[in-house]
Amino acid sequence: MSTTPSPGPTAVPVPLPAGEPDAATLARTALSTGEPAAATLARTAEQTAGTLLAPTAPHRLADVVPAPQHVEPDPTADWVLPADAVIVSSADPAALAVAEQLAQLLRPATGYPLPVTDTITPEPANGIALVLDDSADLGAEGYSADLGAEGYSAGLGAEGYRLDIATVGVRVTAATAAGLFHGVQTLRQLLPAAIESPTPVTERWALPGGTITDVPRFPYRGAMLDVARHFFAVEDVLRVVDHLARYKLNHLHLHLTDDQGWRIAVDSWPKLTTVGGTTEVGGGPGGHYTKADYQRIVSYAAARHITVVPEIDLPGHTNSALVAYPELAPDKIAPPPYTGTEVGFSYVDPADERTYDFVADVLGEVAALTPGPWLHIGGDEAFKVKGEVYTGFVERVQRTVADLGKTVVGWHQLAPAAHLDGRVLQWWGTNGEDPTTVDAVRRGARLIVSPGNHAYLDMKYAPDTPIGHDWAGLIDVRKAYDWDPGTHVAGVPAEAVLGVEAPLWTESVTSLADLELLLLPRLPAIAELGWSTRATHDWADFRDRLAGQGPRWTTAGITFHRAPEIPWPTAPTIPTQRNMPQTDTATP
Ligand code: TNX
Repeated sequence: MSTTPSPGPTAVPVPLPAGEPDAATLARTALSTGEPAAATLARTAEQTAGTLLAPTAPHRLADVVPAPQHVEPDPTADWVLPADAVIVSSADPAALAVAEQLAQLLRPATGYPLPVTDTITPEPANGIALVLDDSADLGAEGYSADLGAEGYSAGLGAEGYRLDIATVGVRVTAATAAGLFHGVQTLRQLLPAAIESPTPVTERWALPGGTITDVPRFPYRGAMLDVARHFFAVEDVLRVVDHLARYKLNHLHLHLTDDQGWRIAVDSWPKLTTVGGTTEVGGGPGGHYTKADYQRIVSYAAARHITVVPEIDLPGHTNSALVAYPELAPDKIAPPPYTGTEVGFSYVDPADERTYDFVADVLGEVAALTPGPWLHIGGDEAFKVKGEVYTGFVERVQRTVADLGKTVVGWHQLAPAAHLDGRVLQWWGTNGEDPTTVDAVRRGARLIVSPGNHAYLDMKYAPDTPIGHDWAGLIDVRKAYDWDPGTHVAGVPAEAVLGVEAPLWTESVTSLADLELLLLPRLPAIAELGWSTRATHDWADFRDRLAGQGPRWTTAGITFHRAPEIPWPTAPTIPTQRNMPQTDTATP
Protein backbone atom coordinates (compact mmCIF):
# COMPACT_ATOMS: atom_id res chain seq x y z
CA MET A 1 0.00 0.00 0.00
CA SER A 2 1.20 3.48 -0.74
CA THR A 3 2.23 5.62 2.17
CA THR A 4 1.17 8.81 0.44
CA PRO A 5 -1.65 10.52 2.33
CA SER A 6 -4.96 9.11 1.25
CA PRO A 7 -6.53 11.17 -1.51
CA GLY A 8 -9.97 10.15 -0.29
CA PRO A 9 -12.56 8.13 -2.05
CA THR A 10 -13.11 10.60 -4.87
CA ALA A 11 -9.60 10.05 -6.15
CA VAL A 12 -10.13 6.40 -6.95
CA PRO A 13 -11.81 5.63 -10.24
CA VAL A 14 -15.32 7.01 -10.31
CA PRO A 15 -18.13 4.48 -10.63
CA LEU A 16 -19.10 3.62 -14.15
CA PRO A 17 -22.45 4.90 -15.31
CA ALA A 18 -25.22 2.32 -15.59
CA GLY A 19 -25.58 0.66 -18.96
CA GLU A 20 -22.84 -0.63 -21.16
CA PRO A 21 -19.70 1.47 -21.00
CA ASP A 22 -17.61 1.30 -24.13
CA ALA A 23 -13.86 0.99 -24.01
CA ALA A 24 -13.39 4.69 -24.56
CA THR A 25 -15.57 5.51 -21.56
CA LEU A 26 -13.59 3.12 -19.46
CA ALA A 27 -10.34 4.52 -20.69
CA ARG A 28 -11.50 7.95 -19.61
CA THR A 29 -12.91 6.96 -16.27
CA ALA A 30 -11.24 3.78 -15.04
CA LEU A 31 -7.81 4.93 -14.22
CA SER A 32 -7.67 8.65 -14.00
CA THR A 33 -9.76 11.58 -12.95
CA GLY A 34 -8.14 13.83 -15.56
CA GLU A 35 -7.66 13.76 -19.31
CA PRO A 36 -6.48 10.42 -20.68
CA ALA A 37 -2.73 10.57 -20.83
CA ALA A 38 -0.88 9.66 -24.00
CA ALA A 39 0.43 6.53 -22.30
CA THR A 40 -3.11 5.38 -21.55
CA LEU A 41 -4.20 5.91 -25.12
CA ALA A 42 -1.15 4.10 -26.42
CA ARG A 43 -1.81 1.22 -24.09
CA THR A 44 -5.44 1.07 -25.15
CA ALA A 45 -4.40 0.89 -28.78
CA GLU A 46 -1.88 -1.81 -27.98
CA GLN A 47 -4.47 -3.78 -26.03
CA THR A 48 -7.03 -3.50 -28.80
CA ALA A 49 -4.50 -4.72 -31.33
CA GLY A 50 -3.54 -7.53 -28.97
CA THR A 51 -7.14 -8.53 -28.54
CA LEU A 52 -7.62 -8.77 -32.27
CA LEU A 53 -4.56 -10.98 -32.68
CA ALA A 54 -4.71 -13.11 -29.54
CA PRO A 55 -7.14 -15.91 -28.86
CA THR A 56 -10.09 -14.86 -26.75
CA ALA A 57 -10.39 -15.61 -23.04
CA PRO A 58 -10.90 -19.32 -22.35
CA HIS A 59 -13.99 -18.78 -20.19
CA ARG A 60 -17.36 -17.27 -20.92
CA LEU A 61 -18.37 -14.44 -18.63
CA ALA A 62 -21.21 -16.62 -17.34
CA ASP A 63 -18.90 -19.51 -16.36
CA VAL A 64 -19.22 -18.80 -12.65
CA VAL A 65 -20.52 -20.81 -9.66
CA PRO A 66 -22.84 -19.71 -8.13
CA ALA A 67 -24.55 -18.34 -11.23
CA PRO A 68 -24.45 -14.54 -11.29
CA GLN A 69 -27.71 -12.67 -11.46
CA HIS A 70 -27.09 -10.61 -14.58
CA VAL A 71 -24.38 -11.14 -17.20
CA GLU A 72 -23.68 -8.92 -20.23
CA PRO A 73 -20.76 -10.31 -22.20
CA ASP A 74 -18.74 -8.06 -24.50
CA PRO A 75 -16.53 -10.29 -26.65
CA THR A 76 -14.64 -7.26 -27.93
CA ALA A 77 -13.55 -6.31 -24.43
CA ASP A 78 -11.44 -9.26 -23.21
CA TRP A 79 -8.59 -8.18 -21.00
CA VAL A 80 -5.25 -9.79 -20.27
CA LEU A 81 -3.63 -9.20 -16.88
CA PRO A 82 -0.24 -7.62 -17.62
CA ALA A 83 2.88 -8.34 -15.59
CA ASP A 84 2.99 -4.74 -14.40
CA ALA A 85 -0.66 -4.59 -13.33
CA VAL A 86 -1.52 -2.59 -10.22
CA ILE A 87 -4.44 -3.24 -7.88
CA VAL A 88 -6.05 0.07 -6.93
CA SER A 89 -8.50 0.18 -4.06
CA SER A 90 -10.68 2.70 -2.30
CA ALA A 91 -8.81 3.98 0.75
CA ASP A 92 -11.17 2.22 3.17
CA PRO A 93 -9.17 -0.33 5.22
CA ALA A 94 -11.67 -3.14 4.62
CA ALA A 95 -11.55 -2.51 0.86
CA LEU A 96 -7.76 -2.42 0.94
CA ALA A 97 -7.79 -5.73 2.79
CA VAL A 98 -9.82 -7.27 -0.06
CA ALA A 99 -7.37 -5.77 -2.57
CA GLU A 100 -4.48 -7.41 -0.71
CA GLN A 101 -6.38 -10.73 -0.66
CA LEU A 102 -6.86 -10.45 -4.41
CA ALA A 103 -3.15 -9.82 -4.86
CA GLN A 104 -2.36 -12.84 -2.69
CA LEU A 105 -4.67 -14.98 -4.82
CA LEU A 106 -3.03 -13.89 -8.06
CA ARG A 107 0.66 -13.63 -7.13
CA PRO A 108 1.60 -17.32 -6.71
CA ALA A 109 0.52 -18.50 -10.17
CA THR A 110 1.31 -15.34 -12.13
CA GLY A 111 4.56 -14.52 -10.39
CA TYR A 112 3.62 -10.86 -10.91
CA PRO A 113 4.31 -8.33 -8.14
CA LEU A 114 0.77 -6.86 -8.27
CA PRO A 115 1.31 -3.94 -5.90
CA VAL A 116 -1.75 -2.75 -4.00
CA THR A 117 -2.31 0.98 -3.70
CA ASP A 118 -4.99 3.38 -2.61
CA THR A 119 -3.61 6.17 -4.75
CA ILE A 120 -3.52 6.67 -8.47
CA THR A 121 -0.44 8.86 -8.65
CA PRO A 122 1.66 8.38 -10.58
CA GLU A 123 -0.91 7.20 -13.04
CA PRO A 124 -1.11 3.42 -12.59
CA ALA A 125 -0.56 0.91 -15.31
CA ASN A 126 -3.75 -0.76 -16.35
CA GLY A 127 -4.97 -3.01 -13.64
CA ILE A 128 -7.81 -3.94 -11.33
CA ALA A 129 -9.76 -1.32 -9.38
CA LEU A 130 -11.82 -2.17 -6.28
CA VAL A 131 -14.28 0.62 -5.68
CA LEU A 132 -16.32 0.98 -2.53
CA ASP A 133 -19.32 3.07 -3.47
CA ASP A 134 -22.04 3.68 -0.86
CA SER A 135 -24.38 4.99 -3.51
CA ALA A 136 -24.34 1.53 -5.11
CA ASP A 137 -26.51 0.35 -2.23
CA LEU A 138 -29.81 1.33 -3.77
CA GLY A 139 -31.86 -1.74 -2.90
CA ALA A 140 -33.93 -2.17 0.23
CA GLU A 141 -32.00 -5.17 1.49
CA GLY A 142 -30.16 -6.02 -1.67
CA TYR A 143 -31.24 -9.68 -1.67
CA SER A 144 -32.97 -10.96 -4.75
CA ALA A 145 -35.34 -13.04 -2.63
CA ASP A 146 -36.88 -9.74 -1.51
CA LEU A 147 -37.96 -9.15 -5.07
CA GLY A 148 -39.49 -12.55 -5.74
CA ALA A 149 -38.10 -15.38 -7.80
CA GLU A 150 -37.78 -13.30 -10.97
CA GLY A 151 -36.58 -10.22 -9.18
CA TYR A 152 -33.73 -8.06 -10.37
CA SER A 153 -32.17 -5.80 -7.82
CA ALA A 154 -30.95 -2.41 -8.95
CA GLY A 155 -28.92 -1.90 -5.78
CA LEU A 156 -25.96 -3.99 -4.74
CA GLY A 157 -27.01 -4.15 -1.09
CA ALA A 158 -24.91 -5.62 1.70
CA GLU A 159 -23.20 -8.29 -0.40
CA GLY A 160 -23.71 -7.58 -4.11
CA TYR A 161 -21.09 -6.38 -6.56
CA ARG A 162 -20.65 -5.22 -10.09
CA LEU A 163 -17.74 -6.45 -12.19
CA ASP A 164 -16.69 -4.57 -15.33
CA ILE A 165 -14.07 -6.14 -17.57
CA ALA A 166 -12.93 -3.94 -20.45
CA THR A 167 -9.90 -3.64 -22.68
CA VAL A 168 -8.31 -1.10 -20.35
CA GLY A 169 -8.77 -2.91 -17.10
CA VAL A 170 -11.11 -4.40 -14.54
CA ARG A 171 -13.27 -2.76 -11.95
CA VAL A 172 -15.21 -4.29 -9.06
CA THR A 173 -17.77 -1.97 -7.49
CA ALA A 174 -19.71 -2.69 -4.30
CA ALA A 175 -21.38 -0.89 -1.42
CA THR A 176 -19.45 -3.02 1.11
CA ALA A 177 -16.16 -4.85 1.47
CA ALA A 178 -18.15 -8.10 1.51
CA GLY A 179 -19.47 -7.23 -1.94
CA LEU A 180 -15.96 -6.53 -3.18
CA PHE A 181 -14.84 -9.86 -1.73
CA HIS A 182 -17.59 -11.75 -3.57
CA GLY A 183 -16.68 -9.88 -6.77
CA VAL A 184 -13.08 -10.99 -6.34
CA GLN A 185 -14.24 -14.63 -6.13
CA THR A 186 -16.01 -14.18 -9.44
CA LEU A 187 -12.94 -12.59 -10.98
CA ARG A 188 -10.85 -15.50 -9.79
CA GLN A 189 -13.14 -18.03 -11.47
CA LEU A 190 -13.01 -16.14 -14.77
CA LEU A 191 -9.22 -16.44 -15.01
CA PRO A 192 -7.71 -19.61 -16.47
CA ALA A 193 -7.73 -22.55 -14.01
CA ALA A 194 -3.95 -22.33 -13.78
CA ILE A 195 -4.48 -19.29 -11.53
CA GLU A 196 -4.93 -21.87 -8.75
CA SER A 197 -1.35 -23.05 -9.10
CA PRO A 198 0.73 -22.47 -5.94
CA THR A 199 3.82 -21.86 -8.10
CA PRO A 200 4.34 -19.62 -11.16
CA VAL A 201 3.13 -20.95 -14.50
CA THR A 202 3.33 -19.44 -17.96
CA GLU A 203 -0.17 -18.52 -18.98
CA ARG A 204 -2.07 -15.84 -20.81
CA TRP A 205 -4.15 -14.45 -17.93
CA ALA A 206 -7.16 -13.52 -20.00
CA LEU A 207 -10.54 -12.44 -18.67
CA PRO A 208 -13.73 -12.35 -20.74
CA GLY A 209 -15.03 -8.84 -21.38
CA GLY A 210 -18.35 -7.49 -20.21
CA THR A 211 -20.30 -6.68 -17.07
CA ILE A 212 -21.71 -8.82 -14.25
CA THR A 213 -24.18 -7.40 -11.76
CA ASP A 214 -24.79 -9.83 -8.93
CA VAL A 215 -26.65 -9.96 -5.62
CA PRO A 216 -27.45 -12.99 -3.46
CA ARG A 217 -30.90 -14.46 -3.11
CA PHE A 218 -30.71 -15.20 0.64
CA PRO A 219 -28.82 -13.46 3.43
CA TYR A 220 -27.83 -16.73 5.18
CA ARG A 221 -25.75 -19.16 3.16
CA GLY A 222 -23.86 -21.65 5.25
CA ALA A 223 -22.19 -24.95 5.84
CA MET A 224 -21.86 -26.86 9.11
CA LEU A 225 -18.83 -28.79 10.25
CA ASP A 226 -19.21 -31.37 13.04
CA VAL A 227 -15.91 -31.19 14.91
CA ALA A 228 -17.34 -33.23 17.81
CA ARG A 229 -17.68 -36.73 16.32
CA HIS A 230 -14.17 -36.39 14.97
CA PHE A 231 -11.98 -33.49 15.92
CA PHE A 232 -10.40 -31.41 13.16
CA ALA A 233 -7.33 -29.23 13.60
CA VAL A 234 -7.61 -25.47 13.19
CA GLU A 235 -5.74 -25.66 9.85
CA ASP A 236 -8.37 -28.05 8.47
CA VAL A 237 -11.17 -25.74 9.53
CA LEU A 238 -9.43 -22.76 7.88
CA ARG A 239 -9.19 -24.73 4.67
CA VAL A 240 -12.93 -25.45 4.82
CA VAL A 241 -13.47 -21.71 5.32
CA ASP A 242 -11.55 -21.14 2.09
CA HIS A 243 -13.88 -23.51 0.26
CA LEU A 244 -16.92 -21.65 1.61
CA ALA A 245 -15.46 -18.31 0.54
CA ARG A 246 -14.91 -19.47 -3.05
CA TYR A 247 -18.63 -20.08 -3.45
CA LYS A 248 -19.82 -16.97 -1.63
CA LEU A 249 -21.12 -18.76 1.45
CA ASN A 250 -21.18 -16.41 4.43
CA HIS A 251 -21.76 -18.61 7.51
CA LEU A 252 -19.75 -21.43 9.09
CA HIS A 253 -21.76 -23.32 11.69
CA LEU A 254 -19.46 -25.26 14.05
CA HIS A 255 -21.07 -28.21 15.87
CA LEU A 256 -18.75 -27.91 18.87
CA THR A 257 -20.17 -30.41 21.35
CA ASP A 258 -21.70 -33.87 21.23
CA ASP A 259 -21.73 -37.20 23.04
CA GLN A 260 -18.31 -38.14 21.68
CA GLY A 261 -16.43 -34.97 22.57
CA TRP A 262 -16.48 -31.40 23.86
CA ARG A 263 -14.34 -29.17 21.64
CA ILE A 264 -14.37 -25.63 23.02
CA ALA A 265 -12.55 -24.47 26.15
CA VAL A 266 -14.79 -23.07 28.89
CA ASP A 267 -12.79 -21.51 31.74
CA SER A 268 -15.52 -21.87 34.35
CA TRP A 269 -16.01 -25.59 33.59
CA PRO A 270 -12.47 -26.69 32.63
CA LYS A 271 -13.07 -30.44 32.69
CA LEU A 272 -15.40 -30.10 29.70
CA THR A 273 -12.28 -30.14 27.54
CA THR A 274 -9.64 -31.75 29.78
CA VAL A 275 -11.93 -34.73 30.33
CA GLY A 276 -14.79 -34.36 27.84
CA GLY A 277 -12.52 -33.38 24.94
CA THR A 278 -10.28 -36.45 24.96
CA THR A 279 -12.55 -38.84 23.08
CA GLU A 280 -14.04 -39.20 19.61
CA VAL A 281 -15.84 -41.74 17.45
CA GLY A 282 -13.78 -44.88 17.04
CA GLY A 283 -11.58 -44.29 20.09
CA GLY A 284 -9.17 -41.69 18.67
CA PRO A 285 -7.57 -38.99 20.83
CA GLY A 286 -10.14 -36.24 20.21
CA GLY A 287 -8.96 -32.73 20.94
CA HIS A 288 -10.36 -29.28 21.55
CA TYR A 289 -9.95 -25.65 20.58
CA THR A 290 -8.43 -23.28 23.09
CA LYS A 291 -10.10 -19.89 23.17
CA ALA A 292 -7.22 -18.57 21.06
CA ASP A 293 -7.76 -21.38 18.51
CA TYR A 294 -11.44 -20.58 18.27
CA GLN A 295 -10.74 -16.88 17.90
CA ARG A 296 -8.26 -17.66 15.15
CA ILE A 297 -11.00 -19.50 13.25
CA VAL A 298 -13.46 -16.66 13.88
CA SER A 299 -11.10 -13.97 12.63
CA TYR A 300 -9.89 -15.98 9.62
CA ALA A 301 -13.54 -16.47 8.67
CA ALA A 302 -14.37 -12.80 9.31
CA ALA A 303 -11.56 -11.74 7.00
CA ARG A 304 -13.40 -13.75 4.35
CA HIS A 305 -16.74 -12.20 5.25
CA ILE A 306 -17.91 -15.41 6.89
CA THR A 307 -19.67 -15.40 10.27
CA VAL A 308 -19.06 -18.29 12.66
CA VAL A 309 -22.19 -19.78 14.26
CA PRO A 310 -21.16 -21.80 17.35
CA GLU A 311 -23.42 -24.66 18.42
CA ILE A 312 -23.61 -26.03 21.96
CA ASP A 313 -26.03 -28.93 21.56
CA LEU A 314 -28.56 -29.07 24.44
CA PRO A 315 -30.17 -30.78 26.33
CA GLY A 316 -29.29 -34.02 24.47
CA HIS A 317 -26.05 -34.97 22.73
CA THR A 318 -24.26 -34.17 26.02
CA ASN A 319 -22.56 -37.40 27.12
CA SER A 320 -19.09 -35.81 27.00
CA ALA A 321 -20.23 -33.08 29.41
CA LEU A 322 -21.75 -35.67 31.76
CA VAL A 323 -18.50 -37.65 31.81
CA ALA A 324 -16.70 -34.46 32.89
CA TYR A 325 -19.38 -33.24 35.33
CA PRO A 326 -21.64 -36.04 36.64
CA GLU A 327 -23.56 -33.44 38.70
CA LEU A 328 -25.27 -32.50 35.41
CA ALA A 329 -26.51 -36.06 34.84
CA PRO A 330 -30.06 -36.95 35.89
CA ASP A 331 -28.77 -39.75 38.17
CA LYS A 332 -25.62 -37.78 39.15
CA ILE A 333 -23.47 -40.73 38.03
CA ALA A 334 -20.78 -40.26 35.40
CA PRO A 335 -21.57 -42.31 32.30
CA PRO A 336 -18.73 -44.04 30.48
CA PRO A 337 -17.14 -42.03 27.66
CA TYR A 338 -18.93 -42.67 24.38
CA THR A 339 -17.18 -43.40 21.08
CA GLY A 340 -20.00 -45.00 19.12
CA THR A 341 -22.47 -43.38 16.72
CA GLU A 342 -25.89 -43.85 18.33
CA VAL A 343 -27.91 -40.75 19.23
CA GLY A 344 -30.60 -39.73 21.68
CA PHE A 345 -29.52 -41.41 24.92
CA SER A 346 -27.86 -38.57 26.89
CA TYR A 347 -29.22 -35.37 28.46
CA VAL A 348 -28.39 -32.77 31.06
CA ASP A 349 -30.80 -32.77 34.00
CA PRO A 350 -33.57 -30.25 33.24
CA ALA A 351 -34.81 -30.45 36.85
CA ASP A 352 -31.58 -29.28 38.47
CA GLU A 353 -30.75 -25.56 38.76
CA ARG A 354 -27.07 -26.43 38.46
CA THR A 355 -27.78 -27.31 34.82
CA TYR A 356 -28.93 -23.74 34.15
CA ASP A 357 -25.77 -22.36 35.79
CA PHE A 358 -23.79 -24.59 33.45
CA VAL A 359 -25.78 -23.43 30.42
CA ALA A 360 -25.42 -19.75 31.34
CA ASP A 361 -21.68 -20.06 31.98
CA VAL A 362 -20.97 -21.98 28.78
CA LEU A 363 -23.14 -19.82 26.54
CA GLY A 364 -21.79 -16.67 28.18
CA GLU A 365 -18.18 -17.61 27.48
CA VAL A 366 -18.92 -18.73 23.92
CA ALA A 367 -20.94 -15.57 23.24
CA ALA A 368 -18.06 -13.44 24.51
CA LEU A 369 -15.72 -15.10 22.01
CA THR A 370 -18.13 -14.76 19.11
CA PRO A 371 -18.62 -11.45 17.30
CA GLY A 372 -21.43 -12.78 15.10
CA PRO A 373 -25.07 -12.43 16.16
CA TRP A 374 -25.96 -16.13 16.39
CA LEU A 375 -25.83 -18.77 19.13
CA HIS A 376 -27.02 -22.26 18.11
CA ILE A 377 -28.39 -24.33 20.99
CA GLY A 378 -28.99 -27.61 19.13
CA GLY A 379 -32.14 -29.13 20.61
CA ASP A 380 -32.24 -32.20 18.33
CA GLU A 381 -32.85 -35.81 19.32
CA ALA A 382 -33.30 -35.20 23.05
CA PHE A 383 -35.54 -38.25 23.04
CA LYS A 384 -35.57 -38.63 26.82
CA VAL A 385 -36.63 -35.05 27.56
CA LYS A 386 -40.24 -34.90 26.50
CA GLY A 387 -43.22 -32.57 26.25
CA GLU A 388 -43.36 -29.62 28.61
CA VAL A 389 -40.09 -30.53 30.28
CA TYR A 390 -38.39 -30.15 26.89
CA THR A 391 -40.16 -26.93 25.88
CA GLY A 392 -39.62 -25.47 29.36
CA PHE A 393 -35.89 -26.17 29.10
CA VAL A 394 -35.67 -24.69 25.61
CA GLU A 395 -37.60 -21.57 26.60
CA ARG A 396 -35.20 -20.91 29.48
CA VAL A 397 -32.16 -21.41 27.27
CA GLN A 398 -33.65 -19.21 24.54
CA ARG A 399 -33.99 -16.44 27.11
CA THR A 400 -30.41 -16.96 28.26
CA VAL A 401 -29.25 -16.46 24.66
CA ALA A 402 -31.37 -13.33 24.30
CA ASP A 403 -29.99 -11.95 27.58
CA LEU A 404 -26.51 -12.37 26.13
CA GLY A 405 -27.56 -10.16 23.23
CA LYS A 406 -27.49 -13.00 20.71
CA THR A 407 -30.07 -14.42 18.33
CA VAL A 408 -31.04 -18.00 19.09
CA VAL A 409 -30.79 -20.70 16.43
CA GLY A 410 -31.74 -24.33 16.97
CA TRP A 411 -32.68 -27.47 15.08
CA HIS A 412 -36.35 -27.53 14.15
CA GLN A 413 -37.17 -29.69 17.18
CA LEU A 414 -37.24 -26.34 19.02
CA ALA A 415 -40.44 -25.48 17.14
CA PRO A 416 -43.01 -26.30 19.88
CA ALA A 417 -41.30 -23.95 22.37
CA ALA A 418 -42.65 -20.41 22.80
CA HIS A 419 -41.56 -17.87 20.23
CA LEU A 420 -38.79 -15.45 21.13
CA ASP A 421 -37.94 -12.43 19.03
CA GLY A 422 -35.75 -13.26 16.07
CA ARG A 423 -35.45 -16.98 16.71
CA VAL A 424 -34.33 -19.14 13.85
CA LEU A 425 -35.06 -22.83 13.30
CA GLN A 426 -32.86 -25.05 11.21
CA TRP A 427 -35.04 -27.50 9.33
CA TRP A 428 -33.41 -30.88 8.63
CA GLY A 429 -36.41 -33.03 7.74
CA THR A 430 -36.55 -35.24 4.72
CA ASN A 431 -40.07 -34.92 3.34
CA GLY A 432 -40.83 -31.20 3.18
CA GLU A 433 -43.74 -31.47 5.62
CA ASP A 434 -43.77 -30.39 9.23
CA PRO A 435 -46.88 -28.76 10.71
CA THR A 436 -45.10 -27.96 14.00
CA THR A 437 -42.39 -26.03 12.16
CA VAL A 438 -45.02 -24.28 10.02
CA ASP A 439 -46.78 -23.23 13.21
CA ALA A 440 -43.55 -21.89 14.71
CA VAL A 441 -42.97 -19.88 11.52
CA ARG A 442 -46.52 -18.53 11.80
CA ARG A 443 -45.59 -17.39 15.33
CA GLY A 444 -42.57 -15.53 13.94
CA ALA A 445 -39.67 -17.96 13.56
CA ARG A 446 -37.43 -17.77 10.51
CA LEU A 447 -36.01 -20.85 8.84
CA ILE A 448 -32.63 -22.05 7.69
CA VAL A 449 -33.32 -24.98 5.36
CA SER A 450 -31.06 -28.03 5.44
CA PRO A 451 -33.16 -30.90 4.07
CA GLY A 452 -31.52 -34.16 5.11
CA ASN A 453 -32.17 -35.73 1.71
CA HIS A 454 -30.70 -32.84 -0.32
CA ALA A 455 -28.29 -30.81 1.81
CA TYR A 456 -26.70 -33.36 4.17
CA LEU A 457 -23.14 -33.63 2.95
CA ASP A 458 -22.51 -36.71 5.09
CA MET A 459 -24.87 -38.76 2.89
CA LYS A 460 -23.14 -40.96 0.34
CA TYR A 461 -23.24 -39.94 -3.32
CA ALA A 462 -23.79 -43.54 -4.43
CA PRO A 463 -23.78 -46.98 -2.78
CA ASP A 464 -20.04 -47.31 -3.39
CA THR A 465 -19.03 -43.99 -1.77
CA PRO A 466 -16.33 -45.15 0.69
CA ILE A 467 -17.54 -43.01 3.61
CA GLY A 468 -20.79 -41.41 4.70
CA HIS A 469 -24.33 -42.35 5.69
CA ASP A 470 -27.48 -43.20 3.77
CA TRP A 471 -30.27 -42.82 6.34
CA ALA A 472 -31.64 -39.79 4.42
CA GLY A 473 -30.96 -41.42 1.06
CA LEU A 474 -28.15 -41.13 -1.44
CA ILE A 475 -27.35 -37.58 -2.53
CA ASP A 476 -25.71 -37.24 -5.92
CA VAL A 477 -24.92 -33.79 -7.29
CA ARG A 478 -28.24 -33.47 -9.06
CA LYS A 479 -30.14 -34.32 -5.88
CA ALA A 480 -28.09 -31.69 -4.00
CA TYR A 481 -29.00 -29.12 -6.66
CA ASP A 482 -32.58 -29.95 -7.59
CA TRP A 483 -34.71 -28.31 -4.91
CA ASP A 484 -35.77 -24.81 -4.00
CA PRO A 485 -35.08 -23.44 -0.50
CA GLY A 486 -37.78 -20.83 -1.04
CA THR A 487 -40.61 -23.36 -1.45
CA HIS A 488 -39.19 -26.57 0.00
CA VAL A 489 -41.05 -26.71 3.31
CA ALA A 490 -44.76 -26.83 2.54
CA GLY A 491 -46.61 -23.95 4.20
CA VAL A 492 -43.48 -21.87 4.86
CA PRO A 493 -43.44 -18.74 2.70
CA ALA A 494 -40.17 -17.71 1.01
CA GLU A 495 -40.12 -14.52 3.12
CA ALA A 496 -39.63 -16.65 6.24
CA VAL A 497 -36.62 -18.39 4.75
CA LEU A 498 -33.41 -16.80 5.99
CA GLY A 499 -31.33 -19.10 3.86
CA VAL A 500 -29.79 -22.47 3.35
CA GLU A 501 -27.11 -24.57 5.03
CA ALA A 502 -25.26 -27.78 4.17
CA PRO A 503 -24.36 -29.78 7.31
CA LEU A 504 -21.39 -32.14 7.32
CA TRP A 505 -21.58 -34.66 10.17
CA THR A 506 -18.37 -36.54 10.77
CA GLU A 507 -19.10 -39.92 12.31
CA SER A 508 -17.34 -41.53 9.31
CA VAL A 509 -15.04 -38.64 8.40
CA THR A 510 -11.51 -38.78 9.77
CA SER A 511 -9.30 -36.64 7.50
CA LEU A 512 -9.21 -33.46 5.48
CA ALA A 513 -9.33 -35.53 2.28
CA ASP A 514 -12.53 -37.19 3.56
CA LEU A 515 -14.04 -33.80 4.31
CA GLU A 516 -13.24 -32.50 0.84
CA LEU A 517 -14.53 -35.65 -0.84
CA LEU A 518 -17.95 -35.11 0.72
CA LEU A 519 -17.93 -31.30 0.35
CA LEU A 520 -16.94 -31.11 -3.29
CA PRO A 521 -18.69 -30.93 -5.64
CA ARG A 522 -21.92 -30.72 -3.59
CA LEU A 523 -21.06 -27.60 -1.58
CA PRO A 524 -21.16 -25.42 -4.74
CA ALA A 525 -24.61 -26.85 -5.53
CA ILE A 526 -25.98 -25.74 -2.16
CA ALA A 527 -24.11 -22.43 -2.46
CA GLU A 528 -25.83 -21.77 -5.77
CA LEU A 529 -29.25 -22.43 -4.22
CA GLY A 530 -28.45 -19.85 -1.56
CA TRP A 531 -26.92 -17.22 -3.83
CA SER A 532 -28.46 -17.43 -7.28
CA THR A 533 -31.76 -16.00 -8.39
CA ARG A 534 -34.23 -18.80 -9.08
CA ALA A 535 -34.49 -17.65 -12.71
CA THR A 536 -30.96 -18.96 -13.27
CA HIS A 537 -31.77 -22.44 -11.95
CA ASP A 538 -30.93 -24.93 -14.70
CA TRP A 539 -29.34 -28.34 -14.12
CA ALA A 540 -27.67 -28.67 -17.52
CA ASP A 541 -26.16 -25.22 -17.26
CA PHE A 542 -25.06 -25.77 -13.65
CA ARG A 543 -23.50 -29.13 -14.55
CA ASP A 544 -21.36 -27.50 -17.25
CA ARG A 545 -20.29 -24.60 -15.05
CA LEU A 546 -19.50 -26.98 -12.18
CA ALA A 547 -17.34 -29.08 -14.52
CA GLY A 548 -15.10 -26.07 -14.95
CA GLN A 549 -14.31 -26.09 -11.23
CA GLY A 550 -12.65 -29.53 -11.45
CA PRO A 551 -9.38 -28.33 -13.02
CA ARG A 552 -9.26 -25.53 -10.43
CA TRP A 553 -9.49 -27.98 -7.53
CA THR A 554 -6.94 -30.27 -9.16
CA THR A 555 -4.53 -27.41 -9.68
CA ALA A 556 -4.99 -26.24 -6.09
CA GLY A 557 -4.47 -29.77 -4.71
CA ILE A 558 -8.03 -30.06 -3.40
CA THR A 559 -9.68 -33.49 -3.21
CA PHE A 560 -13.11 -33.89 -4.81
CA HIS A 561 -15.50 -36.61 -5.90
CA ARG A 562 -15.46 -37.07 -9.68
CA ALA A 563 -19.23 -37.37 -9.83
CA PRO A 564 -20.08 -39.30 -13.00
CA GLU A 565 -22.96 -36.98 -13.95
CA ILE A 566 -20.59 -34.00 -14.32
CA PRO A 567 -18.75 -33.58 -17.66
CA TRP A 568 -15.32 -32.93 -16.12
CA PRO A 569 -12.91 -31.72 -18.79
CA THR A 570 -10.47 -34.41 -19.85
CA ALA A 571 -8.41 -32.41 -22.34
CA PRO A 572 -6.48 -29.19 -21.77
CA THR A 573 -9.02 -26.39 -21.60
CA ILE A 574 -6.60 -23.55 -21.47
CA PRO A 575 -4.98 -22.03 -24.51
CA THR A 576 -1.42 -21.00 -23.83
CA GLN A 577 0.59 -18.43 -25.70
CA ARG A 578 2.38 -19.43 -28.86
CA ASN A 579 5.90 -20.64 -28.16
CA MET A 580 5.10 -21.07 -24.50
CA PRO A 581 5.32 -24.50 -22.87
CA GLN A 582 1.95 -26.10 -22.21
CA THR A 583 1.28 -26.31 -18.48
CA ASP A 584 0.01 -29.61 -17.25
CA THR A 585 -1.25 -28.15 -13.99
CA ALA A 586 -4.39 -26.90 -15.67
CA THR A 587 -5.61 -30.27 -16.82
CA PRO A 588 -7.46 -32.53 -14.45
C1 TNX B 1 -28.81 -36.58 12.72
S1 TNX B 1 -29.35 -33.80 11.98
C2 TNX B 1 -28.25 -35.74 13.67
C3 TNX B 1 -26.83 -35.86 13.99
C4 TNX B 1 -26.17 -36.97 13.22
C5 TNX B 1 -26.70 -36.98 11.80
C6 TNX B 1 -26.03 -37.99 10.93
C7 TNX B 1 -29.32 -33.66 13.49
C8 TNX B 1 -29.80 -32.41 14.00
N1 TNX B 1 -28.90 -34.68 14.24
O1 TNX B 1 -26.66 -36.06 15.37
O2 TNX B 1 -24.80 -36.77 13.23
O3 TNX B 1 -28.06 -37.24 11.84
O4 TNX B 1 -26.42 -37.84 9.59
